Amino acid sequence: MTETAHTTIHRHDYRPPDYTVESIDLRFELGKETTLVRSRLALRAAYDRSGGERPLILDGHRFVLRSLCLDGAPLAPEAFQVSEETLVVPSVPATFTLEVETELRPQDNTFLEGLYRSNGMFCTQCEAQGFRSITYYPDRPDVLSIFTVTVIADRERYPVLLSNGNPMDRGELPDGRHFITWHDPFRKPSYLFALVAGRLACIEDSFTTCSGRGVSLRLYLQEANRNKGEHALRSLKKAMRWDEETFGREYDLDCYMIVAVDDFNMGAMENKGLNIFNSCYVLATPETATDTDYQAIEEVIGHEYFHNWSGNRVTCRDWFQLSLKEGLTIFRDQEFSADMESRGVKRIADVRYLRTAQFAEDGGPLAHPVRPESYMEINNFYTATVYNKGGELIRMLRTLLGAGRFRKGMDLYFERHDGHAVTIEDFVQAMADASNMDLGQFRLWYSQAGTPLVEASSSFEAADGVFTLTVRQSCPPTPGQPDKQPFHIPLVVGLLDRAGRELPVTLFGEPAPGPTTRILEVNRAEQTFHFSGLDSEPVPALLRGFSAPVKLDYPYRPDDLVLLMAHETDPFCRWEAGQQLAAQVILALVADQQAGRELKPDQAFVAAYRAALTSGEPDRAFLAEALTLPSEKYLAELMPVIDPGAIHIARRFTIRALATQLRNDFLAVRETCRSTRPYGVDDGRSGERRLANLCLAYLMSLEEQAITELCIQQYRTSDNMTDTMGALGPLASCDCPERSQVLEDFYRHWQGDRLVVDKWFSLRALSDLPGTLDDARALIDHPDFELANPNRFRALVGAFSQNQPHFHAPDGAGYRFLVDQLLRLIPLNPQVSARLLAPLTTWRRFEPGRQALMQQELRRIQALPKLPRDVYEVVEKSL
Ligand code: B3K
Ligand code: ZN
Repeated sequence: MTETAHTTIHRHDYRPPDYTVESIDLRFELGKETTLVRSRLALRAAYDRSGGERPLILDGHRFVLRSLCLDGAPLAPEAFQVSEETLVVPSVPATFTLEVETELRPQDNTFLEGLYRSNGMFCTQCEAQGFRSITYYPDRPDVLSIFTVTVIADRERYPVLLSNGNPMDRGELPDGRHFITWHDPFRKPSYLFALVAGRLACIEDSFTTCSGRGVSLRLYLQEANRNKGEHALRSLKKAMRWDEETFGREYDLDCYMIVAVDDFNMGAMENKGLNIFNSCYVLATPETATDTDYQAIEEVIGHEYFHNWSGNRVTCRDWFQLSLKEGLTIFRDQEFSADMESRGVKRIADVRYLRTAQFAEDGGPLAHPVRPESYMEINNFYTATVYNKGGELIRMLRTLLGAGRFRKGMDLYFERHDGHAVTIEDFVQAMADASNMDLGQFRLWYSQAGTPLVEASSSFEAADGVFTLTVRQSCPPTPGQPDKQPFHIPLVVGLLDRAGRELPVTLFGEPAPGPTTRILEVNRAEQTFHFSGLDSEPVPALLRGFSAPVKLDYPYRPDDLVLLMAHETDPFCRWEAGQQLAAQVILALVADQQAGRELKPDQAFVAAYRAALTSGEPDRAFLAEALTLPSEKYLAELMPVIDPGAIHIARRFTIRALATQLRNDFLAVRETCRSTRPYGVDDGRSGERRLANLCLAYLMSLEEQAITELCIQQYRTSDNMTDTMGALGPLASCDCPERSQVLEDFYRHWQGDRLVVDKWFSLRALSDLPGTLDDARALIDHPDFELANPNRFRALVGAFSQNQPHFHAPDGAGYRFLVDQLLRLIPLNPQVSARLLAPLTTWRRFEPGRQALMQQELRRIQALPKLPRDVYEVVEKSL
């Protein structure tokens, strides 16, 4: 089969492996030009051979096969067949050893999958199917084996040699080389294998587990970054303690290693005992990283650590089960961050992401269930649906079961399946068994794609004090799924009176007043709930905590929303009320533009925002969230036909209207949030900084010289990246003479720091100013632009594709720019290219003009000869 003959893999075709690997011994000789890999597999037939012999089929590609021996004897050329992607040995004994020697060129591996080089070091990325580019192997997650790995390299250039588990042996070799042998006592699939070699600094710490075992923690990074790893290590220790306290999960090896690399396709990788991280999720100092960066590091460090149980100890049977580990681990990292920060603010951030990224996916041509039915390239399924919607499903289970029974279910799941490769069904079954609940209908969440729409309406019978809530659910068709069955939806609700007081939620017929918050189990297409004991018509607070990943439609009046904004107890609902109000106002301005009407500020809306701004809300981060208008992308989600230009103008108009009328309030609140004390990472002031910078951003929309000076002053005096970016963000969109000086100054100062230079590229690519596309084009030729470095490519081209007005320029120039750059990236890195295509795949959501331009660009890619599978799948499915 050639790389262009793309086949579809179906979940229903799953068959257990014919051969399992009892153990694997790997020996890597890392050379300057070529790397030699010797693999010795102890294999065993896992099927009943009385029914006939089955061939041994191993996965492998992109290397040179040097030799092949079975039970010590070289295999004759006619005894095996090599194809583009496999090695087939038609006849093998029931148990045997296979020795394979392969030759690789990691320095030429720009795919960043398998073994590759980054910044003078060797490293690996094997999930999902990278191991097969190292050697022939049954490269599937249900083949678990014991790995022993010897790494040999030049001692001078590669003093640090790492693999999974514990070091067993080390020594010197002729020609200035040395070796270290690692042994991992835990059986694992090949996707969790890792190797690192380089000249790296190491910062160390230790952790004592709940049962008193000492674990050595080691973080490896470039010598120049030695001072930037402290936060990551601190986060790791927090995560280890949290998983013990929250889920009773203890770490299991003697050491835990994290390595930071500059060239990485994704965020990080949970390889057993040896996590490999994109350096952007490790390195931080107050001068180089923002508060948001610090939080993201804590979250990703936690995420990879939590995988040790949800992913590594219990792994996936096949890749259709990816959400088994990713959804669960996302849920775990979200809960970890919620416990470390402000729970409400964390929930809001997670919902924001879900509603932009995942809802768009669900509404587009690549929509797929949390457990997909088929794929061409599994790397295309590391999606917001599998991860974040998958996380929401776990959260709904906890809501439905209650915290206690949910924890029992988790314990049962780990107890039953430790050391095995299992399915999502096994997980749900453990939850059902631990709770005695019927989760039959709940399982549909895993198999049906699309975002359910929940339409609620209400009526009030004043005479008997009964409030009736009618709930209808539906789900739009998605590719391959024209009709959907009703979902099992936990709808968490509360009731407020007109003074904003919380009322008991009493179901009709209940003898005593109910609790103030209640889980309604919605499981039919239409349902009615009656609440009694009410003196007057209440305002319902619906979907508290965003209790289900649905679109909720309830005909709130603006004054209901204002009431909820001021009084609702649930932070998500309180925030959501403001978002809905803002969305109503902004979308009305979009309609005004389309109808050629003059735009006017909405005074009731300004008043509601003034009330929030001056409310003295103690959670400053929450207030910042509440005052942030819905993003252009989210507003687009709410429109039947997206008009990106009109959305941008309407949103800018609203920002400016608020700034004009609340100018002094913004200035005053900013003042109360500023501090003369030096920055501290854990100084508890990140909420203040966020609010102060939001106020500044509003004020900068006024284009007033005095404000611009304030902003430049903040840039010049800032002792931390949060405030520096807080000033630079608005300046990058400000048409003032100082803009270019300040950006130039920033670049010169940080030229040597890759992660900060990434920020600089993004600032320019995200600017509102008219010349942004030309600027982005010019930056492609900047000496610091690196096509093959995913972070840099994303910082410029990826960021530009998120710049709604410029990317969606009516003449298609933004689309053309993206595709011009992707045409260069595709041969180097198909995986990253396929991901960055996403903004073009939603073309159906736009008016005919843009539709045609977007399709035209997709066709330019489609026309490429030998399209890699990753890109092929995205283009074919979206056209
Ligand atoms: N499991 C990895 C992702 C691997 C991506 C492969 N294309 C990171 C994570 O989710 O923790
Ligand atoms: Zn993960």
